[in-house]
Amino acid sequence: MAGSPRYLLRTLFLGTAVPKIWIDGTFYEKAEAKVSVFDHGLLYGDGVFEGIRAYNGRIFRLAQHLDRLYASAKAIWLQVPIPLAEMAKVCEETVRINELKDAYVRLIVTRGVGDLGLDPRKCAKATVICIADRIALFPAEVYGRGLTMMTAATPVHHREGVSPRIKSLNYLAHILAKVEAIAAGADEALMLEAGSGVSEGVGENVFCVRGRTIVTPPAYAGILRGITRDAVLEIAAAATYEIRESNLTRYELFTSDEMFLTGTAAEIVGVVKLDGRVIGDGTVGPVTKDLAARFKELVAKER
Ligand code: PXG
Repeated sequence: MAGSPRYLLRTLFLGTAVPKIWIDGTFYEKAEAKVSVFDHGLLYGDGVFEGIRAYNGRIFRLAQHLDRLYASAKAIWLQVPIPLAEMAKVCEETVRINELKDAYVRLIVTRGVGDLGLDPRKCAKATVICIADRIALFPAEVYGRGLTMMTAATPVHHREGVSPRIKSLNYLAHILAKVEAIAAGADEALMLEAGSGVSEGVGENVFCVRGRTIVTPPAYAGILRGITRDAVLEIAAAATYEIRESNLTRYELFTSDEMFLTGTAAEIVGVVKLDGRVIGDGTVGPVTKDLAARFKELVAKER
Protein backbone atom coordinates (compact mmCIF):
# COMPACT_ATOMS: atom_id res chain seq x y z
CA MET A 1 0.00 0.00 0.00
CA ALA A 2 1.02 3.57 -0.65
CA GLY A 3 1.49 4.38 3.03
CA SER A 4 3.32 1.15 3.95
CA PRO A 5 6.88 1.32 5.37
CA ARG A 6 8.15 -0.66 2.35
CA TYR A 7 6.63 1.88 -0.01
CA LEU A 8 8.07 4.81 1.93
CA LEU A 9 11.52 3.22 2.02
CA ARG A 10 11.47 2.48 -1.72
CA THR A 11 10.37 6.03 -2.50
CA LEU A 12 13.06 7.39 -0.19
CA PHE A 13 15.90 5.32 -1.69
CA LEU A 14 14.92 5.39 -5.32
CA GLY A 15 13.88 9.01 -5.21
CA THR A 16 11.13 8.52 -7.77
CA ALA A 17 7.57 7.73 -6.83
CA VAL A 18 6.30 4.23 -7.63
CA PRO A 19 2.94 4.35 -9.47
CA LYS A 20 0.02 4.32 -7.08
CA ILE A 21 -3.23 2.87 -8.25
CA TRP A 22 -6.61 3.54 -6.68
CA ILE A 23 -8.86 0.52 -6.22
CA ASP A 24 -12.16 0.85 -4.37
CA GLY A 25 -10.99 3.61 -2.07
CA THR A 26 -7.36 2.58 -1.38
CA PHE A 27 -4.10 3.45 -3.14
CA TYR A 28 -1.83 0.48 -3.89
CA GLU A 29 1.59 0.46 -5.47
CA LYS A 30 1.71 -1.08 -8.94
CA ALA A 31 2.88 -4.59 -7.93
CA GLU A 32 0.10 -4.83 -5.35
CA ALA A 33 -2.71 -3.35 -7.42
CA LYS A 34 -4.71 -6.50 -8.15
CA VAL A 35 -8.28 -7.65 -8.72
CA SER A 36 -9.89 -11.02 -8.06
CA VAL A 37 -9.87 -13.72 -10.75
CA PHE A 38 -13.62 -13.91 -10.05
CA ASP A 39 -14.10 -10.30 -11.16
CA HIS A 40 -16.54 -10.30 -14.07
CA GLY A 41 -14.46 -7.63 -15.78
CA LEU A 42 -11.85 -10.35 -16.29
CA LEU A 43 -14.16 -13.35 -16.66
CA TYR A 44 -16.55 -11.76 -19.17
CA GLY A 45 -15.25 -8.34 -20.15
CA ASP A 46 -18.25 -7.09 -18.20
CA GLY A 47 -17.53 -3.45 -17.47
CA VAL A 48 -16.79 -0.01 -18.88
CA PHE A 49 -13.80 2.32 -18.93
CA GLU A 50 -12.48 5.74 -19.84
CA GLY A 51 -9.14 6.97 -21.16
CA ILE A 52 -8.50 10.56 -20.12
CA ARG A 53 -5.54 12.93 -20.43
CA ALA A 54 -4.16 15.51 -18.04
CA TYR A 55 -2.12 18.37 -19.46
CA ASN A 56 0.13 20.30 -17.10
CA GLY A 57 -1.69 18.85 -14.09
CA ARG A 58 -5.18 19.69 -15.40
CA ILE A 59 -7.51 16.94 -16.53
CA PHE A 60 -8.90 17.68 -20.00
CA ARG A 61 -12.71 17.55 -20.30
CA LEU A 62 -13.13 15.38 -17.22
CA ALA A 63 -16.85 16.18 -16.99
CA GLN A 64 -17.46 14.87 -20.53
CA HIS A 65 -15.44 11.72 -19.88
CA LEU A 66 -17.38 11.05 -16.68
CA ASP A 67 -20.71 11.67 -18.40
CA ARG A 68 -19.72 9.11 -21.04
CA LEU A 69 -18.56 6.63 -18.38
CA TYR A 70 -21.84 6.86 -16.46
CA ALA A 71 -23.84 6.63 -19.71
CA SER A 72 -21.84 3.52 -20.75
CA ALA A 73 -22.54 2.00 -17.31
CA LYS A 74 -26.25 2.83 -17.61
CA ALA A 75 -26.42 1.17 -21.01
CA ILE A 76 -25.03 -2.09 -19.61
CA TRP A 77 -27.21 -1.97 -16.46
CA LEU A 78 -24.21 -1.33 -14.21
CA GLN A 79 -24.54 0.76 -11.07
CA VAL A 80 -21.41 2.86 -10.54
CA PRO A 81 -20.96 2.66 -6.75
CA ILE A 82 -19.77 6.24 -6.27
CA PRO A 83 -21.34 9.52 -7.37
CA LEU A 84 -19.92 11.36 -10.36
CA ALA A 85 -18.56 14.27 -8.30
CA GLU A 86 -16.63 11.84 -6.10
CA MET A 87 -15.28 10.03 -9.16
CA ALA A 88 -13.91 13.37 -10.42
CA LYS A 89 -12.05 13.78 -7.11
CA VAL A 90 -10.65 10.23 -7.42
CA CYS A 91 -9.20 11.07 -10.86
CA GLU A 92 -7.72 14.34 -9.66
CA GLU A 93 -6.26 12.76 -6.52
CA THR A 94 -4.70 9.90 -8.53
CA VAL A 95 -2.96 12.35 -10.87
CA ARG A 96 -1.82 14.45 -7.91
CA ILE A 97 -0.51 11.58 -5.77
CA ASN A 98 1.50 10.24 -8.71
CA GLU A 99 3.06 13.68 -9.16
CA LEU A 100 2.21 13.66 -12.85
CA LYS A 101 1.78 16.81 -14.92
CA ASP A 102 1.09 15.24 -18.31
CA ALA A 103 -0.76 12.04 -17.55
CA TYR A 104 -3.04 9.39 -18.93
CA VAL A 105 -5.86 8.37 -16.59
CA ARG A 106 -7.49 4.99 -17.07
CA LEU A 107 -10.75 4.70 -15.16
CA ILE A 108 -12.34 1.25 -15.04
CA VAL A 109 -15.65 0.09 -13.58
CA THR A 110 -16.24 -3.66 -13.68
CA ARG A 111 -19.33 -5.63 -12.68
CA GLY A 112 -17.29 -6.76 -9.67
CA VAL A 113 -16.60 -10.09 -8.00
CA GLY A 114 -19.14 -12.82 -8.73
CA ASP A 115 -19.12 -16.54 -9.40
CA LEU A 116 -18.33 -18.53 -12.56
CA GLY A 117 -21.81 -17.96 -13.99
CA LEU A 118 -22.38 -14.84 -16.03
CA ASP A 119 -25.47 -13.66 -14.08
CA PRO A 120 -24.51 -10.11 -13.07
CA ARG A 121 -26.86 -10.28 -10.05
CA LYS A 122 -24.23 -12.47 -8.36
CA CYS A 123 -21.86 -9.50 -8.31
CA ALA A 124 -22.65 -7.58 -5.15
CA LYS A 125 -20.67 -4.46 -5.95
CA ALA A 126 -18.88 -2.97 -8.94
CA THR A 127 -15.06 -2.69 -8.79
CA VAL A 128 -13.67 0.78 -9.47
CA ILE A 129 -10.04 1.28 -10.55
CA CYS A 130 -8.18 4.48 -11.36
CA ILE A 131 -4.69 4.36 -12.88
CA ALA A 132 -2.62 7.43 -13.74
CA ASP A 133 0.39 6.83 -15.94
CA ARG A 134 1.81 7.99 -19.25
CA ILE A 135 0.82 6.97 -22.77
CA ALA A 136 2.48 7.23 -26.18
CA LEU A 137 0.26 5.54 -28.75
CA PHE A 138 2.39 6.16 -31.83
CA PRO A 139 6.10 6.99 -32.08
CA ALA A 140 6.78 10.73 -32.37
CA GLU A 141 7.91 10.52 -36.03
CA VAL A 142 4.46 9.26 -37.10
CA TYR A 143 2.99 12.71 -36.35
CA GLY A 144 5.38 14.23 -38.89
CA ARG A 145 5.09 11.67 -41.68
CA GLY A 146 1.46 10.56 -41.11
CA LEU A 147 -0.06 7.12 -40.57
CA THR A 148 -0.67 4.34 -43.03
CA MET A 149 -4.01 2.55 -42.59
CA MET A 150 -5.69 -0.60 -43.78
CA THR A 151 -9.38 -1.44 -43.66
CA ALA A 152 -9.86 -4.40 -41.33
CA ALA A 153 -12.13 -7.31 -42.23
CA THR A 154 -13.49 -7.23 -38.68
CA PRO A 155 -16.24 -4.59 -38.30
CA VAL A 156 -17.21 -2.72 -35.11
CA HIS A 157 -20.08 -4.24 -33.12
CA HIS A 158 -23.56 -3.80 -34.56
CA ARG A 159 -25.06 -0.61 -33.18
CA GLU A 160 -27.99 -2.49 -31.64
CA GLY A 161 -25.67 -5.19 -30.24
CA VAL A 162 -22.91 -3.97 -27.95
CA SER A 163 -23.31 -0.41 -29.15
CA PRO A 164 -20.03 1.20 -30.22
CA ARG A 165 -21.23 4.17 -28.16
CA ILE A 166 -20.50 2.10 -25.04
CA LYS A 167 -16.84 2.24 -24.02
CA SER A 168 -16.98 -1.33 -22.76
CA LEU A 169 -14.27 -3.76 -21.70
CA ASN A 170 -15.02 -5.78 -24.88
CA TYR A 171 -12.30 -4.53 -27.24
CA LEU A 172 -11.73 -7.81 -29.02
CA ALA A 173 -13.18 -6.66 -32.36
CA HIS A 174 -10.88 -3.62 -32.23
CA ILE A 175 -7.90 -5.75 -31.22
CA LEU A 176 -8.56 -8.14 -34.14
CA ALA A 177 -8.72 -5.17 -36.49
CA LYS A 178 -5.38 -3.95 -35.12
CA VAL A 179 -3.86 -7.42 -35.60
CA GLU A 180 -5.07 -7.41 -39.23
CA ALA A 181 -3.50 -3.98 -39.83
CA ILE A 182 -0.21 -5.05 -38.25
CA ALA A 183 -0.17 -8.25 -40.35
CA ALA A 184 -0.68 -6.11 -43.47
CA GLY A 185 2.20 -3.81 -42.50
CA ALA A 186 -0.02 -0.76 -41.78
CA ASP A 187 0.26 1.50 -38.72
CA GLU A 188 -3.45 1.49 -37.93
CA ALA A 189 -6.73 -0.18 -38.88
CA LEU A 190 -9.82 1.49 -40.28
CA MET A 191 -12.98 -0.23 -39.08
CA LEU A 192 -16.30 -0.36 -40.90
CA GLU A 193 -19.76 -0.57 -39.39
CA ALA A 194 -21.36 -4.01 -39.23
CA GLY A 195 -23.79 -2.89 -42.00
CA SER A 196 -21.31 -0.91 -44.05
CA GLY A 197 -19.87 2.57 -43.99
CA VAL A 198 -16.80 3.92 -42.28
CA SER A 199 -16.81 3.74 -38.50
CA GLU A 200 -13.52 4.56 -36.76
CA GLY A 201 -9.93 3.61 -36.04
CA VAL A 202 -9.26 1.11 -33.25
CA GLY A 203 -9.00 3.90 -30.68
CA GLU A 204 -9.65 7.00 -32.74
CA ASN A 205 -12.40 8.75 -34.69
CA VAL A 206 -11.99 9.36 -38.42
CA PHE A 207 -12.15 12.63 -40.35
CA CYS A 208 -11.60 13.63 -43.95
CA VAL A 209 -11.07 17.06 -45.47
CA ARG A 210 -12.06 18.44 -48.86
CA GLY A 211 -11.17 22.11 -49.37
CA ARG A 212 -12.39 23.81 -46.16
CA THR A 213 -15.01 21.15 -45.43
CA ILE A 214 -14.38 18.64 -42.68
CA VAL A 215 -16.44 15.45 -42.65
CA THR A 216 -16.79 12.80 -39.92
CA PRO A 217 -19.39 10.07 -39.29
CA PRO A 218 -22.30 11.23 -37.09
CA ALA A 219 -22.49 10.22 -33.42
CA TYR A 220 -25.59 8.10 -33.98
CA ALA A 221 -23.67 5.92 -36.42
CA GLY A 222 -21.63 2.99 -35.15
CA ILE A 223 -18.86 5.00 -33.52
CA LEU A 224 -17.63 5.84 -30.08
CA ARG A 225 -18.48 9.53 -29.71
CA GLY A 226 -14.96 10.74 -28.97
CA ILE A 227 -14.31 13.58 -26.56
CA THR A 228 -11.42 14.62 -28.84
CA ARG A 229 -13.75 14.39 -31.87
CA ASP A 230 -16.18 16.80 -30.23
CA ALA A 231 -13.38 19.17 -29.19
CA VAL A 232 -12.00 19.18 -32.76
CA LEU A 233 -15.46 19.89 -34.20
CA GLU A 234 -15.74 22.88 -31.85
CA ILE A 235 -12.29 24.16 -32.79
CA ALA A 236 -12.98 23.67 -36.49
CA ALA A 237 -16.30 25.54 -36.29
CA ALA A 238 -14.62 28.43 -34.43
CA ALA A 239 -11.94 28.52 -37.16
CA THR A 240 -14.77 28.84 -39.76
CA TYR A 241 -14.25 25.48 -41.40
CA GLU A 242 -17.43 23.92 -42.72
CA ILE A 243 -18.41 20.80 -40.82
CA ARG A 244 -20.47 17.88 -42.01
CA GLU A 245 -21.37 14.96 -39.80
CA SER A 246 -22.41 12.38 -42.35
CA ASN A 247 -21.87 8.76 -43.25
CA LEU A 248 -18.65 8.10 -45.11
CA THR A 249 -17.59 5.43 -47.57
CA ARG A 250 -14.01 4.43 -48.26
CA TYR A 251 -14.36 6.08 -51.68
CA GLU A 252 -14.76 9.46 -49.99
CA LEU A 253 -11.66 8.82 -47.91
CA PHE A 254 -9.59 7.66 -50.92
CA THR A 255 -10.49 10.83 -52.84
CA SER A 256 -10.22 13.36 -49.99
CA ASP A 257 -7.55 16.07 -49.75
CA GLU A 258 -6.64 15.04 -46.22
CA MET A 259 -7.54 12.44 -43.67
CA PHE A 260 -6.84 12.43 -39.93
CA LEU A 261 -7.71 10.62 -36.72
CA THR A 262 -8.57 11.99 -33.28
CA GLY A 263 -8.43 10.34 -29.86
CA THR A 264 -7.37 10.96 -26.29
CA ALA A 265 -4.27 8.82 -26.68
CA ALA A 266 -3.51 9.64 -30.35
CA GLU A 267 -4.58 13.33 -30.12
CA ILE A 268 -4.63 14.47 -33.79
CA VAL A 269 -2.69 12.41 -36.30
CA GLY A 270 -2.66 12.68 -40.11
CA VAL A 271 -3.27 9.68 -42.37
CA VAL A 272 -1.31 9.53 -45.63
CA LYS A 273 -2.25 6.14 -47.02
CA LEU A 274 -5.38 3.95 -46.88
CA ASP A 275 -5.52 0.47 -48.44
CA GLY A 276 -2.59 1.35 -50.70
CA ARG A 277 -4.14 4.62 -51.98
CA VAL A 278 -2.17 7.78 -51.27
CA ILE A 279 -4.38 10.36 -49.53
CA GLY A 280 -4.02 13.89 -50.95
CA ASP A 281 -0.37 14.51 -51.76
CA GLY A 282 0.86 11.87 -49.32
CA THR A 283 1.91 14.28 -46.59
CA VAL A 284 0.14 15.52 -43.44
CA GLY A 285 -2.06 18.29 -44.84
CA PRO A 286 -2.40 21.97 -43.85
CA VAL A 287 -5.89 21.60 -42.31
CA THR A 288 -4.72 18.69 -40.15
CA LYS A 289 -1.70 20.73 -39.05
CA ASP A 290 -3.84 23.79 -38.35
CA LEU A 291 -6.32 21.80 -36.23
CA ALA A 292 -3.51 20.02 -34.37
CA ALA A 293 -1.97 23.39 -33.50
CA ARG A 294 -5.34 24.76 -32.35
CA PHE A 295 -5.96 21.60 -30.31
CA LYS A 296 -2.59 22.04 -28.60
CA GLU A 297 -3.56 25.61 -27.68
CA LEU A 298 -6.91 24.44 -26.34
CA VAL A 299 -5.50 21.73 -24.07
CA ALA A 300 -2.89 24.15 -22.74
CA LYS A 301 -5.47 26.73 -21.70
CA GLU A 302 -8.66 24.81 -20.89
CA ARG A 303 -9.57 23.47 -17.49
N1 PXG B 1 -13.11 5.13 -30.87
C1 PXG B 1 -12.74 4.15 -30.02
C2 PXG B 1 -13.16 2.76 -30.28
C3 PXG B 1 -11.99 4.46 -28.88
O1 PXG B 1 -11.63 3.49 -28.03
C4 PXG B 1 -11.98 6.78 -29.57
C5 PXG B 1 -12.75 6.41 -30.66
C6 PXG B 1 -11.64 8.22 -29.36
O2 PXG B 1 -12.35 8.76 -28.26
P1 PXG B 1 -11.77 9.89 -27.31
O3 PXG B 1 -12.85 10.17 -26.33
O4 PXG B 1 -10.54 9.32 -26.65
O5 PXG B 1 -11.46 11.07 -28.16
C7 PXG B 1 -11.58 5.81 -28.65
C8 PXG B 1 -10.76 6.13 -27.48
C9 PXG B 1 -5.81 3.02 -25.70
C10 PXG B 1 -6.73 4.15 -25.71
O6 PXG B 1 -5.45 2.59 -24.60
C11 PXG B 1 -7.86 4.13 -26.49
C12 PXG B 1 -8.71 5.22 -26.47
C13 PXG B 1 -8.44 6.31 -25.72
C14 PXG B 1 -7.32 6.31 -24.95
C15 PXG B 1 -6.43 5.21 -24.92
O7 PXG B 1 -5.40 2.55 -26.77
N2 PXG B 1 -9.81 5.12 -27.22
